[in-house]
Amino acid sequence: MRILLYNPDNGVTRNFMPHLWMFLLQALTPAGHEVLLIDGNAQPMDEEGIARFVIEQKIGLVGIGAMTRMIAKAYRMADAIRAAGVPVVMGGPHVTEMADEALGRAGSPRHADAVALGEADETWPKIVEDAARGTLKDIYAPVDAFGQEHKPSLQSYPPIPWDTINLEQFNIVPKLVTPMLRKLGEGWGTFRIIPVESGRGCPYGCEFCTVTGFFGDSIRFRTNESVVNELLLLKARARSERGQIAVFFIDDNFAINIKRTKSLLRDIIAADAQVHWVAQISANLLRDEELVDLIAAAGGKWIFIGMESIDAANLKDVNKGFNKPGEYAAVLNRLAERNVFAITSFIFGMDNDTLGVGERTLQEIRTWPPGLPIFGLLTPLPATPLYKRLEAAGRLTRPKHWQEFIPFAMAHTPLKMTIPEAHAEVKYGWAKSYSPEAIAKAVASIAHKPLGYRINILIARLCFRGIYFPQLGRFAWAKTIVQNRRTILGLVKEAFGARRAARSGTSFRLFASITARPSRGIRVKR
Ligand code: B12
Ligand code: SF4
Repeated sequence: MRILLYNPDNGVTRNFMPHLWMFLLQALTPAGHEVLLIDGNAQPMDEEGIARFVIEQKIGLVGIGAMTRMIAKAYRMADAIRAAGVPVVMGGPHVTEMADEALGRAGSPRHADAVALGEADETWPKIVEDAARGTLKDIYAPVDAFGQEHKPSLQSYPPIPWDTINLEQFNIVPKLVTPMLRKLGEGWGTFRIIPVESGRGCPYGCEFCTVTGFFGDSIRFRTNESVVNELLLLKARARSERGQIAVFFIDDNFAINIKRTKSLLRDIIAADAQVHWVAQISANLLRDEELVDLIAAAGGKWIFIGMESIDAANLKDVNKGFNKPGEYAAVLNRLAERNVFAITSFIFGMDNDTLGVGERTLQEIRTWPPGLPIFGLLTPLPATPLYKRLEAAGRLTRPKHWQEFIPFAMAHTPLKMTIPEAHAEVKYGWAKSYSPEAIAKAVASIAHKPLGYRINILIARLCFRGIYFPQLGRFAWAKTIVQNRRTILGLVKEAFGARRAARSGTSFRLFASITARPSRGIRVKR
């Protein structure tokens, strides 16, 4: 049977990274079936296009995965596929919580023939076999022989064949400049960000988060060996293509068990498996100096930190009191000293937020090393404790907000400001952080660091701008480049100057910090 795995586009950004679930389920598919992957962010498709595709390609089963924000599109695509006579199975965090909605049991039309609840690592092979026999059931739940919920152990994680998978749709380098960039340094002909998981689960239970409910509060890890082997495979592929690969460790809290994270990082270093990587780690865990040393030595470049708010009362309200705003600056400085920077995520529209929260937050951010601040709104995702609290209090203004998804729009009334005021605070945060002046300042603030770090900050800021300000087409990109021409030209000039100096004997490598091995100067215990 030919199977198509499809992830709908998010309607905001182009894909900078493939979705891991597709590659994982592909690797777990029983022998004898062929699996095709389409990520809507990389290969945009409409209902008509996908219906035509499944007929032309003789697809026998389509699997669709989606977060809440893409579910309306996922349902539309599923409807078109089913109308073309091909069965659809849906999985992922939204339908796990809203299975009745997907199966048409909630008074609305049916969108899926079957729903996979929760983690599907162990149910997927069964779904495929049932579909091949034409005996798909409505619901596949991860339960043991006694009907008890069973979370897959990650000890026997399947090797994902990154060396042979076609990753063409995920190359971020524009085709036009590929031949030129291939010749640069260690080669930039391709640049891909690849998702890798080293563990699942987070016990912290922040009120707005799906993770503790979905993956559970028991944490499971892959073996160090299997993670290291995956990195080595990716590294070899990048080298053979004269391209670059960076890894996004998608674990919700990569250092949730510090002892184990340190042991993984030591094994990565020992195996020379360093690639540049990003990981999500909560601020409280970054107090550990040795951990931060190891992060830098093992290739860590960007750490995503869910700071959420600079107001301790807000943090307490959402059960995230373990975040201490007073230590944010120290944490970020500790990282920056090792040339690791942070993506700092904030949520506005929390219950203790008042007018001016955007500016108050920016005042703090301006005292920190440059990073990538991002701003969102408190969003009641289905089945989270937040959703239940707001529903019970009658505060949901759009209880089924996913059915008419609007980016950056609240679905409940905040306590101390209006919905439009909260929206304006988010806009203010983005506009002030990603203006050409702010980008120039961020780059200038690390003028003492090698050129590569400044190029890194510049490119990252230009890309992150697109999360809020539409930057999908060539015209939008050209406009952004023109607006930031001074900063761009300044760095280009410096790069050419340095290149000339290198030719005349001074040792220097363009993109040193991006293409070269991660920091070697830090001493770490093995
Ligand atoms: C990586 C990631 C991202 C990436 C993008 C996705 C990508 N390209 O990988 C980035 C960083 C961009 C991102 C952004 C956002 N994310 Co995000 N993200 C994640 C994260 C950390 C990992 C996803 C992952 O790969 N997991 C590992 C895989 C193996 O798990 P999985 O996807 O759940 O798949 C398993 C099952 O669900 C199931 N399954 C999934 N799909 C399918 C399909 C079929 C057919 C079947 C059978 C089974 C199946 O089988 C898989 C194996 O068991 C998750 C949290 C988490 N740990 O999952 C949050 C998460 C998915 N994100 C979330 C959210 C809310 C967001 C944002 C909206 C945040 C924001 N406020 O801006 C944005 C929106 C992004 C956008 N514009 O589209 C929520 C989604 C909740 C929900 N109900 O939708 C999660 C769960 C985190 C949370 N805090 O609650 N995200
Ligand atoms: S620490 Fe992160 S992953 Fe864990 S519950 Fe809180 S928001 Fe979710």
